[in-house]
Amino acid sequence: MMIPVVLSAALLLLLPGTLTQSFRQVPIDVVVENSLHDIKPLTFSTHVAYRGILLGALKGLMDTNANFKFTYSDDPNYGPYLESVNGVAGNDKDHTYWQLLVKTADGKVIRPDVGIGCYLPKANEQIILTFSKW
Ligand code: B12
Repeated sequence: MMIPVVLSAALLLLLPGTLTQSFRQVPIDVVVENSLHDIKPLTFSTHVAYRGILLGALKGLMDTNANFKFTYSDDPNYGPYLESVNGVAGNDKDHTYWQLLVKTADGKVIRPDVGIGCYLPKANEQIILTFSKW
């Protein structure tokens, strides 16, 4: 008889923590850099919804910071493709594009194998948008 009571009490104690985590905003940095021209990188501190997509964080940043803007197109197979950042656009003629890199919390730089519509940033990651050549 006591066991279900104890279990329910434990569940009630755990539940608020679980809910807080699900609604949490996760801090990230967005770094805009240009590997082709000598331009100082810009760093923006922002946040993403817990397990939310990078695209949502970029839209939120653009809505709240006049120094960050971006455009994207919709690829039928792979979703959102990052076309331009702060007025600089990649193009096929020059073989330029905005590469998506991520510096993880432990300092490793990775090149995600998905785009801005699928990548789920984790707490304290640095999202690096770098203008590059392919
Ligand atoms: C060539 C290529 C590129 C070239 C495209 C250059 C060009 N204009 O031709 C470049 C270097 C620009 C590129 C970039 C990226 N790519 Co790419 N790319 C490919 C590759 C090897 C071939 C695509 C192709 O030519 N198909 C043939 C043509 C006829 O079909 P298409 O539909 O017209 O192809 C277009 C799309 O594929 C699009 N495209 C290419 N990559 C990506 C990535 C995303 C997220 C989107 C929305 C569109 C897109 O560009 C092609 C030309 O217009 C594929 C893998 C494969 N074998 O299919 C990966 C692939 C499509 N790319 C991928 C990724 C992850 C990226 C990047 C996000 C990598 C990064 N971390 O920076 C970036 C995109 C960043 C951004 N700005 O949004 C993934 C997508 C997986 C996914 N589910 O999201 C794939 C499947 C490779 C993989 N990892 O398995 N890519």
